[in-house]
Amino acid sequence: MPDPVIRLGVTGLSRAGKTVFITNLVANLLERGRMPQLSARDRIEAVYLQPQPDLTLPRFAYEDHLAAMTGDAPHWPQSTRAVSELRLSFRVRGAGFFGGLVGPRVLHVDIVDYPGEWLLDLALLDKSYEDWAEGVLARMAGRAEARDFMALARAEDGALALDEPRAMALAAAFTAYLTAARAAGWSDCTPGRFLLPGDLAGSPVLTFAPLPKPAHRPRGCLWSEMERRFDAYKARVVRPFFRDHFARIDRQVVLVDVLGAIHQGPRAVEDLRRTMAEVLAAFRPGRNGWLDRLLGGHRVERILFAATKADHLHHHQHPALTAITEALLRDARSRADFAGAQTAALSLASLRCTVEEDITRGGEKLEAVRGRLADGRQVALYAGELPGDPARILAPAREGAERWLNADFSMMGFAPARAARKPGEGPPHIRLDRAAEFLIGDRL
Ligand SMILES: Nc1nc2c(ncn2[C@@H]2O[C@H](COP(=O)(O)OP(=O)(O)OP(=O)(O)O)[C@@H](O)[C@H]2O)c(=O)[nH]1
Ligand SMILES: [Mg+2]
Repeated sequence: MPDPVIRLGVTGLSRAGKTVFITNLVANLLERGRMPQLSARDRIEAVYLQPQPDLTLPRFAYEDHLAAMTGDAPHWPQSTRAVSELRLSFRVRGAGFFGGLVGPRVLHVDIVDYPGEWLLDLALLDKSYEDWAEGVLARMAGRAEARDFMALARAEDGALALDEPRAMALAAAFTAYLTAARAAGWSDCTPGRFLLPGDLAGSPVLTFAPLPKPAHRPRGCLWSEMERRFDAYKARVVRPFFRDHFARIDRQVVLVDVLGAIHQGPRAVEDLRRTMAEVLAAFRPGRNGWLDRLLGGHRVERILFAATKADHLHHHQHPALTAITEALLRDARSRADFAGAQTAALSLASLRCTVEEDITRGGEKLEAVRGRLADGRQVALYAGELPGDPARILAPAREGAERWLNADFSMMGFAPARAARKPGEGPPHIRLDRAAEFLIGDRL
């Protein structure tokens, strides 16, 4: 019998912290000195990297990423531009009296990394061109980044015959909007390949844009051609991506930069909430025939919802961050519970860059953190007081408030710390051991 395999899905929008999570999880599983919550720790005889099963995918550049974060001049890895894969294997002694008798078992964990932009496309699986275009046009209407595209789109008549240069101009203007929207902190930037086309750049599947539906749609008109390309994008780009990398995952971790969104303001929080709900809906069993045929009854058994970058906060505030994360992802979580998956939520830092420190500001003692910025300066940060009741964050977000009332939340671009590591220890983290225990601990 082949050795058992767990496919671990790492789900997160761009900059959520996937690459940093995978690298530091693997580093801390290879060297387990900082993993006390991993219950099988004492029974693990060896952990090693293996050739991955899929020979056509690039290997996840684990060593390069780790060297970047833990070298002499520690820095973050680059934003991911393509899919890559890694296989981590465990040799474990069985638990209990009989466990010692049967000899060690082997378990493989397969992990895939990919650009977060592409994840957004899962939200398209359920949508027709008409629905997508309507939603996108309604949301972008109020955004400054959309002005040029909106002017171009308004001057267009979708009922006229397709004119390829005009279609290309629309797609280019829409891509410019998406790029600006992402830079401004909006999450809902579909289609993801417009931002990061890979080898599809310039192809007709990427030459469309949202247009209002004209009353009459003669054969070959612009609108109908855009619809055809949108459908092709779903069938030829999004479905294969989902099929190859997400369909058969056994365990899933959903990484969310909740602090980053709170820092951006209420509208970014609401945008993140809606986008994650749409993306995670793609994993809902029984959703559509295509997916059910593909899954053939396969189910995600465990899902961990994790707020990343928790090292921006003193640990006293971590429960509040976790509560906000749970509330933000409530729909996805109840759906997963209903489908029989076990779920949990926590706040973590894949690579801890700060130490806790009390500071005094205006005569008040604040529980802050201290870390190093990219330019080498040491700074103390008090991120703000997260409310214990998540509704105080989520309600203004839903109501479309422009800014937080009486509150300010800050983030900082901390750089990885230069840390001396003892033998047998991985890089410093917060709760990666709990995350690992929930995700794979029961199978070790
Ligand atoms: N302080 C702190 N910052 C973090 C941590 N994890 C990630 N970050 C920050 O978040 C950024 C993005 O992390 P990545 O792991 O590259 O994000 P990603 O999800 O792989 O993003 P894409 O590759 O663009 O999809 C990093 O460059 C860091 O600035 C953490 O544990 N602590
Ligand atoms: Mg990445």
